[in-house]
Amino acid sequence: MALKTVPTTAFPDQKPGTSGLRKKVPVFRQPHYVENFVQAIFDTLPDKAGATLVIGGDGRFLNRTVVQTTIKIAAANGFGRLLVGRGGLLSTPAASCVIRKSGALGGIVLSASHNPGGPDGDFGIKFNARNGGPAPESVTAAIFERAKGLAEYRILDVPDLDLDRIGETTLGGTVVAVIDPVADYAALMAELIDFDAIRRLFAGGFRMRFDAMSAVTGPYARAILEGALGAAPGTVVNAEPQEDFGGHHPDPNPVHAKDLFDLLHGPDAPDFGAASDGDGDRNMIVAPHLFVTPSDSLAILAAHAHRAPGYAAGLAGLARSMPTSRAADRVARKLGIPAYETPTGWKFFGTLLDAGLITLCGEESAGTGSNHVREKDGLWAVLLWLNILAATGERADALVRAHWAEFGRDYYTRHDYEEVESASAEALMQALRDRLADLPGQVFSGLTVQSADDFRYVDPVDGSVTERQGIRIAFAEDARVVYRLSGTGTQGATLRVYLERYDRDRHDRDPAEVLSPVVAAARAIADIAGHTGRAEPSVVT
Ligand code: VG1
Ligand code: CO
Repeated sequence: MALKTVPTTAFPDQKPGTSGLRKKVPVFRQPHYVENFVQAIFDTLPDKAGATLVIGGDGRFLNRTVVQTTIKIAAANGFGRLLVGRGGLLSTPAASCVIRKSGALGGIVLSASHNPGGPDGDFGIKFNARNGGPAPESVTAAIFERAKGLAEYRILDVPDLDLDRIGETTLGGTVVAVIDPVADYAALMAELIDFDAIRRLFAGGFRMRFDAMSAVTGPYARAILEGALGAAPGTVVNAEPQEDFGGHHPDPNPVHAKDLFDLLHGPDAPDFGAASDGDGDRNMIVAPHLFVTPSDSLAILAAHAHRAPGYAAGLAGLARSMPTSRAADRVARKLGIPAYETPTGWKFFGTLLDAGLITLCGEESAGTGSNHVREKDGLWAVLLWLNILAATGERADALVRAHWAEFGRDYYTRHDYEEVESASAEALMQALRDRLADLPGQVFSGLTVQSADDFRYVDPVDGSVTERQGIRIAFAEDARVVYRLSGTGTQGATLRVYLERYDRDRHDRDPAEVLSPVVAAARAIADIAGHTGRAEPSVVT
């Protein structure tokens, strides 16, 4: 077996962000770029000899090439067994599931999630640890340090493997097993969710549409919804994963999943609509004539989770990322369980889940999940919704309104200013930080600032501290603004402004109208136009 040690020059920019290393495809196509980063990951793993590694991705452009490269580097680094999704495919939650089930040392997950794919699109490489979750900050920092000093990598000089046939091959001392990417995941869903109840729901004429956005969830959704659960053929649309996601932006929100959104708001709306993103960890839920914000979806799932077999014993606790609305906290209070507030990014939920402190968690960015894996899980959220609808016999929109009637409504929106010049974005954040102490008591658009800080997180399990995770401003009128810079963008900076306002009693107002004073205050406080030159955000979700 031709084991080669290849001299290389380190790249200074291989710093993982919110969710792994994400860059434009041409960056990853530079000679040795992928090899260096993968070797840097392996160099941080002391106990890889003979260990199992899971490899797969969302099927975007470069996915197959990088899977082949990763296999050859992993074999050269002494892993004992590689589990590779057929076709190089594994959704992010399925990768997490397979890592946990197989007792692997970890996994390499290839994805740039909801970002566009194709030769000019984005690509990404993420390392997930033994618990199935994204590597914590201490590990990603070590990978970055290693990458900066890398001088060589090891690789097997062998032909590409056939990724499309299930079965095992041997590469030197390493067994490479091509596995069905859906089987383990589907089996886990059948344990957690009442499939019989959902089967009866569909048999009774319940209609839904699931938009897989030409991304990785298609095969999973088809197998489970149309296969195991008996939804009508054609329920899953855009079900074939494509390297460029059909030229679309595989981001499940009202802007990029507009067809689904419009269908659910039209005259022939089915009973339920859902979509997922490039790598299958996000979900969008649309009830007939009612978009469900991800923050509300988390709260509603938490309130009803006990109706599903996997959560019948109740929830240990809940967690949400800091910019996510406080709707979930209200449910936690009613259930008498703790609620945690974490920085943005799924890696921060890992310690809480591992320690058994929480059962469900979620983010405003269309991510919801539970202790069944260590990633957010789009299809799982959809199945839990279906389980709840089947168990209550309620329409989805009625369920949401009943929730608001009990808990009040957290009106919510997010404004993104994309591809802003990095220096201007940094300057905006710094200017905000400099003013934090002066803001309380000041009035903007009729709203009085009550508190202002830069979110600092102390992990309650391991005590690790993460600073500067977003500026949050609370108003006396039960409204809140959060500002932070994206950690997943690949061009310039993206400023995210999260806006919310709570109303106990009035639930049928137009969110844009309710939030307009909060928007005006947010723009004035940060002087967004002055710093960025933008009068309006590029995306509103
Ligand atoms: C975004 C979201 C964050 C999410 C992350 C990864 O990060 O805001 O909530 O965890 O993407 O999701 P940022 O740093 O750009 O705001 V995914 O579906 O891209 O793995
Ligand atoms: Co994703």
